[in-house]
Amino acid sequence: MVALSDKEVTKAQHVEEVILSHLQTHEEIVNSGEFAKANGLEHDLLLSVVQSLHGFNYVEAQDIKKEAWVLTEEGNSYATLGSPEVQVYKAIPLEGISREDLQKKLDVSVFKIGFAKAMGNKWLETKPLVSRKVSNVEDQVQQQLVHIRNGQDLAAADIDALKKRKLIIPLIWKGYSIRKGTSYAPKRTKAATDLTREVLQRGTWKDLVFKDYNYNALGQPTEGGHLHPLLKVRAQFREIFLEMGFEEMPTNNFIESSFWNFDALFQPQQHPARDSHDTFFLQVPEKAQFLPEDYLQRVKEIHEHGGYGSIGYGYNWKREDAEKNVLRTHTTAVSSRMLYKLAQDGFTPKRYFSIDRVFRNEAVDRTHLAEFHQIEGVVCDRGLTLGDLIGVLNEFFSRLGIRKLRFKPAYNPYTEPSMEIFSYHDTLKKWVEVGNSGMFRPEMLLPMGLPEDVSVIAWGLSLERPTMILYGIDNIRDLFGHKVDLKLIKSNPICRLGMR
Ligand code: FB9
Repeated sequence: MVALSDKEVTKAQHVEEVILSHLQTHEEIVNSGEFAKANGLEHDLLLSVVQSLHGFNYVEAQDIKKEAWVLTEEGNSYATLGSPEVQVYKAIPLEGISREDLQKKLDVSVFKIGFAKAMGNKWLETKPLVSRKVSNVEDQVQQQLVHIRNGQDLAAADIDALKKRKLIIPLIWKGYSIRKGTSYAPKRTKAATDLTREVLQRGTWKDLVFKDYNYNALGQPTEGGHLHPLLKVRAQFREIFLEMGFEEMPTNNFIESSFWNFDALFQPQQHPARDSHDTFFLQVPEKAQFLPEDYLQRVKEIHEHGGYGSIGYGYNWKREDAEKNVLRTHTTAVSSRMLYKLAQDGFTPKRYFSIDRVFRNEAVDRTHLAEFHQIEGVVCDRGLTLGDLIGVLNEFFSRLGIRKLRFKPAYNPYTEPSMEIFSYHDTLKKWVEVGNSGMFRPEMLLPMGLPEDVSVIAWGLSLERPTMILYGIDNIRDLFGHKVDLKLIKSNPICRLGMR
């Protein structure tokens, strides 16, 4: 509701008084348009005043609509200057004129339209010169346009013809017929909207007119913070892990050394994922400052010559590659740090989880961005088997409402055996890949100093995929990134994991 300037307020009050005093002596104002004209009032202002008086039942207002025709700019010029065909006709001297000379006498569009129309009306000869075929013509079009301009009616056929020539356009005229309302008064008394201490003390409330309560009025929109759907689903995953006795790993470092992101995970230095096509390498700070020397030597050894029954990769391992800083490509880099720390602190069985951003230099498409949130679960204990992994996966996914799981052998450099996890999605009517998993290789765990009989099972999935499915979002760019429409953040349905 735009605030009216003081001048407008006084004008509105004047219009109000004219209406209310008129109704004091008249049953009805039949047509607000004519009433405005008769009283020299602006009809638009009168309409908004009537709406407000209607709101307080001072008046009863009935809509009246009338369709009127108005001239377009072109129509207006013809009403003034004559129709183009008549302008052309009049420009032709009795002795005739060449087309070129005639064209020079008139405005381009008038000549183009007028000449065609005049020819159509068989008013002209064109050979040898352009000359008049009829002795005189009557400018019906101009007359019709003037009629319209003066608000007079025309035959429907003429209206149609002018409409086709885009010389007139319809204008819906809206007005009111106005009668006294249930709380009519010759003068408006400002309705009180508040029962203040003053009017109570002075007892003046008795003669006040109170504005009706508008019980449907929406309260002030409470602008508050809004959780991004991803964070809502993150919270639910976090809840599930905590309920399953897992503790959260610290993931507050997007920058990681290649050592913890790759080498500690027994991922060879020539592995394709380690080149800039897949990984974001940092220029500043390019190199990691600190790496645990003794452990690093054991990692070098396992990569180059193996050990603990493994033959290793048999290539010469370069320290400088391990020192290169990257944007972590998976939160498994955090798991490797935590497992090394667990070995340093003295092993005890542990359940860890992490949910945070990872970065991959991948082509962006409907389901992939250069960054996503990885969810990872890790269980370390003595004598864990693949069966334990399948068991914990069934438990974990059942809490997501995902019951039917299937496992497909897969390969990761840091787990053996590895399995892709699939679940049958009833609504999508297909098997959906819901994650990846495996048992961390001894070549990863033993150099850390973890006891021989300790095995570590782990699995990972993304946060974006379940969130897209839960919120029915088809393109990841609508969920995450600079193209997200804030409306999605401000108003999105409650989607609970596990609700099927
Ligand atoms: O999230 C994925 N799919 C998924 C998960 C849940 C879900 O829930 C629905 C509500 C019902 C639906 C879908 N995926 C993993 C599978 C695919 O989307 C895959 O195409 C894309 N993957 C990402 C990586 O893309 C390059 C998802 C991401 C992923 C993949 C693997 C891991 C983590 C994330 C891992 C791991 C891992 C393995 C072993 C040990 C430790 C970690």
